[in-house]
Parts: sequence; C-alpha cells; structure tokens
Amino acid sequence: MEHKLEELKKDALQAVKAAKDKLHLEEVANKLLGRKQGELTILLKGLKDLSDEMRKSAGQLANEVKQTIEEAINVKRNTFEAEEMKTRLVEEKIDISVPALPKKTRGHLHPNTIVQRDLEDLFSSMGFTVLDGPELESDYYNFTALNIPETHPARDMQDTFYIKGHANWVMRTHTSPMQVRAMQKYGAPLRVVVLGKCFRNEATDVRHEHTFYQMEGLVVDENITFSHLKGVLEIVAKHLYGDDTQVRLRPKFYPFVEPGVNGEVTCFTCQGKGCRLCKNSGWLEIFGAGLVHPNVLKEGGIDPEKYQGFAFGFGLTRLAMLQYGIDDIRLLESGNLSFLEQF
Ligand code: FA5
Repeated sequence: MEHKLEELKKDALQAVKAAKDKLHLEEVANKLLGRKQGELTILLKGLKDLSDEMRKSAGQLANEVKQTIEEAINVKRNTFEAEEMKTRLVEEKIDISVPALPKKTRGHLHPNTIVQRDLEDLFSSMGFTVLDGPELESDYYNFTALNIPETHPARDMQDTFYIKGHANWVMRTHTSPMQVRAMQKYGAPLRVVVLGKCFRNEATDVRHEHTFYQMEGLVVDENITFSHLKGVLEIVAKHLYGDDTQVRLRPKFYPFVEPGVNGEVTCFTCQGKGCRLCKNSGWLEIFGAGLVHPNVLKEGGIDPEKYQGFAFGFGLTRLAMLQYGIDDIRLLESGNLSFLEQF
C-alpha cells in the first residue's frame, strides 16, 4: 500500500507540473481526487481492508500524500490565475492619454414648433382641445363645406397644389377644413384648436411661402358673440407680444364667416413706422377671423338657430417671425443650418 501511495504521489506531482492550463489542471485534479473515481480516493477506500497496524501507518502516509498533492494543485492553480489576471489587465488597460470623443451636437426644436407648443399650452389652459388634421385634404372639406362652391370666385383667393389623377384632393390651403370635420365628429358645444402645415401656390416673397403653418380656432356654443372672439384674440396677442401689443381688426370677406375680419399687430421691425416687411404699413397681418357662417354650421350638422360660433386662423409661421425678429419667411423652411442653429 505504501509503495502504491509513493508511486501515485510521484505520478501526480508530475501530472500537476505538466498541466498546460487551468482546464487541464482541473482534469488532473479530478482524476486524482475525484469523489468517486479519483485514484487517491480509491486507494484511501482500500485502507479499511488493512490490519490495524498497517492501516495506521498507511493512513498517515495517505494523508501526507493527499496534502502534498492538494498543495501542488493549489500552487499551480494560483499561478494560472495570476497569469490570467495579468493578461486581463493588459487587455483592459485604459489609456487616459487618448483624446476625448468629439462633443455630440444635440438637436433642438424648430422656431415654428416652439411657437406651436406654446400656443397649444395656452389654448389647453383655456379648455380648448388640440386637434390634428390631414394635410392632403378633400376638395369638399377645404372649399365646398366652407361655403365656397366649385364655381365661386373665392376659390381664387387660395390657389393650391392639386394631385394628379385625383381631382378631388388638394394640399390643404388652410387649417379651416378641420372646422366642419370637428363639428361632424364632436357636435356642439365645441372648443378646439388645430395647428399644422398648409400649402399655397404662391409667388413667394419675404412674407409668403408655399408651405407654412396655421393655427385654427373654433368655438361653437349658445349665445356666442363677436366680443368673445375679440377677447380670445387679445389674450393670444398679449400672451405672445406683451401687454402693449396693439391688435387691429378690419372687415374682410371670408366665405365661411359672417361678419369676417382681418387681424393685424404692430410690426416688430419698425415698431409701426413702416418698413420692407410690413410694406410700409406699420402693421403685420397675422390672422383672419369671424363668426361662423350658418351654412358652415349646417354642413357640420349643427343647428344655426340654436348655436353660434366664432373661428380664427393665425399664420403660425408669421407668429414665429414676430417672436424671433425673422424678417424673411423663406428662411424658416430653407433648411439653412446657420440660420436654424440660432434658436
Ligand atoms: C385663411 O387662411 C382663413 N382660413 C383664416 C380664417 C379662419 C378666417 C377662420 C376666418 C375664420 P388667410 O388666407 O387670410 O385666411 O390666412 C390666414 C393667415 O395665414 C394670414 O393672416 C397669414 O398670417 C397666414 N398666411 C396666409 N398665406 C400665407 C403664406 N403664403 N405664407 C405665410 N403665411 C400665410
């Protein structure tokens, strides 16, 4: 037995020494000390068949052999782990001398969006619902439902882009088509604003774009008068440009309101003195408004004998121009970064 133990110790130490890596070492350890089939474990199990005396001396030797082998395995294991750690440290080294990554540029909101969100908040606080509507609109909602029949000359006021092969579809010229859509969907009483893109076939200049934003407002209820409309318009103008802002209302024909008005505010570039932007008038036209025409209420399924309404349409893009002192509307849709990065 003792001879066998000495032989096993010799072979085991050699095998441990020869182990090339951690995996190999664990295989050797298992082959020697494995709980069921380990070579030393099997030898130790054989101790019980020896006489008392032999068991005593062989037992002591067996313990020494076991300890020696375990120690050798541990030493080798520690060596492998130290090597592993060294490699990892080299691989994961952080080079603090590497220059920092370039600063990421963050996007920001377009001036139109800033004004749009501000107005959505203002109108929500006054109990208005904010609606969205289709930019590609039917001829019916854009014109006919708004008391502008097919042959009516009022169609010439808003020349739009038609869709090839779809005679009844137009790029909406204003946000007003949502008036009848909202009435048909929600009925009366009603308090909504609609903000979004509009399109017109314009000869563009500093105040006119082919693509611009509008904000529509519509209130339908019992006993609505022109003073309700004026009150709301003044709240908007003062909210945007301060308490000193003057609003000028002048009669204007819009087929979908009766009476209709054209609304202007003091020109910001010349403070009312007259300049290129306001065509020397001192005023900037920013909205159209009026009391909803009974024909439009009828089209929306609302009884004009019981309900009245007022509506207004702001040029949202013009509001952004006023807010930020932009003197050429064409800059806003130009995609010119050196312009846009100022906001
Ligand atoms: C309309 O579009 C009516 N739908 C407004 C309205 C609504 C009247 C409800 C009555 C009741 P108008 O064409 O005037 O009206 O346009 C309203 C505003 O949109 C103008 O005051 C102007 O600020 C802006 N706007 C119109 N055309 C352009 C354009 N080509 N470029 C930039 N802004 C424009």
